[in-house]
Amino acid sequence: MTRTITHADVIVTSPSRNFVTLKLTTSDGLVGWGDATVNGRELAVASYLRDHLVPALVGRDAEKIEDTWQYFYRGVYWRRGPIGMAAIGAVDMALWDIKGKAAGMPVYQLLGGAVRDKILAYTHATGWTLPELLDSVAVRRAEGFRAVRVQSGVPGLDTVYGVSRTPGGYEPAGRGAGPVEERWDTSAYLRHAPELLRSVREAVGPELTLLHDVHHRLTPTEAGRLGRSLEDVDLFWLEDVTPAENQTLLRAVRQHTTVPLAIGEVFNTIWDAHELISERLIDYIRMAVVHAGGISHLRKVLAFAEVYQVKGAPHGPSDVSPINMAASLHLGLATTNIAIQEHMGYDPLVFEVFHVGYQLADGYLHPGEAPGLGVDVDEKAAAHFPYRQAYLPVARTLDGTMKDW
Ligand code: KDG
Ligand code: MG
Repeated sequence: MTRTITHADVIVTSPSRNFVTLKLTTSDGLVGWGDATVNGRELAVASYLRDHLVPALVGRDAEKIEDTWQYFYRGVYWRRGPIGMAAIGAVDMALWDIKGKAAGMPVYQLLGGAVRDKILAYTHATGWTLPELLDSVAVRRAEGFRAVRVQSGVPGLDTVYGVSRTPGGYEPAGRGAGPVEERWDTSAYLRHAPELLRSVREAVGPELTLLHDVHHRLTPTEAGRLGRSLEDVDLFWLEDVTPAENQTLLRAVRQHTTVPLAIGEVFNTIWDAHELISERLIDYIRMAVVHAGGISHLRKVLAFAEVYQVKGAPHGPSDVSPINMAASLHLGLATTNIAIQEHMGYDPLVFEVFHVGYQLADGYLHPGEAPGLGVDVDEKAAAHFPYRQAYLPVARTLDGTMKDW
């Protein structure tokens, strides 16, 4: 029997924040779900799907996951880039979901079966001041997390991306017609960060896994200096130290420090990371399933990375949907060189739309045993939360010059 795609629908919904979801329906009534969310560019990827991929999807053989991936990647003149790759990623996830449902198996079984019992998760702790940050870490530990990314305010700066001045979570995008502008001062950050991270380590003891994210803000020299000053803090990694598109910058950072380096949440294909991996300029590659063109492509990136003892640590922020999280967990359970999965967590409203089967317990994640990816989308609930314009902030230095993300 040929199982063809009969319908392809794109749903944009905003239960606390925007998500783009692809729904594929097959001739025998199976439904597959894919996440296509690109934070702040949701409508662009929705249009890419609706206007350019959906017409070619309807009527295709739903069983041909790899051929469909190749068709939309290799067959398209304008390849790569976050919008196109997220659209392909959604198609790929939805097709794996369908294949799992047709087989009556969770996707991780189709990927070769479990190589571990569960996946270590890390979450975020933030506080403007050290005591507030330590309170946030304590809350996360009480929730069971064994690994925590720690971020704080910086003396002299009014705002720092991702860190609220008042205790509580943060949303990595503002609301409204355009991005909020923040001011950034690298010197102030570099004066503050080593002492802050050392104080956190002293307060939490040696066992808690600590991570820190620099959001691509440093030059290689600054990053090398920071890394060297943090070597006794025993960080699991220092993330995104330099602007991500220049792979050669990491070479200079490596010459100055042995602090483990992670990068890749803005990458879309192996071509963004092949030098980083083959020259072993990084320890962890952080691409998200959705932004890396889906399970099919990220699986190949990870296989390439395995050869060089580079490990995967997929991006898992609140600004990609639980469908992406589920796909990441199936891939993570079946892939030997996955080290850790980011789990930032979601506003409870998100689960009114996305009904998930994956589990988080005691600081570990598991995708669950439901056939396919194990996520259902309540379309009626989704319709109650229409798209709302929202953007990540932009940063300028103190003299007003635009600063890298
Ligand atoms: O959309 C951007 C966020 O996903 C990103 O800023 C979060 O850096 C992040 C992380 O490590 O989760
Ligand atoms: Mg990050």
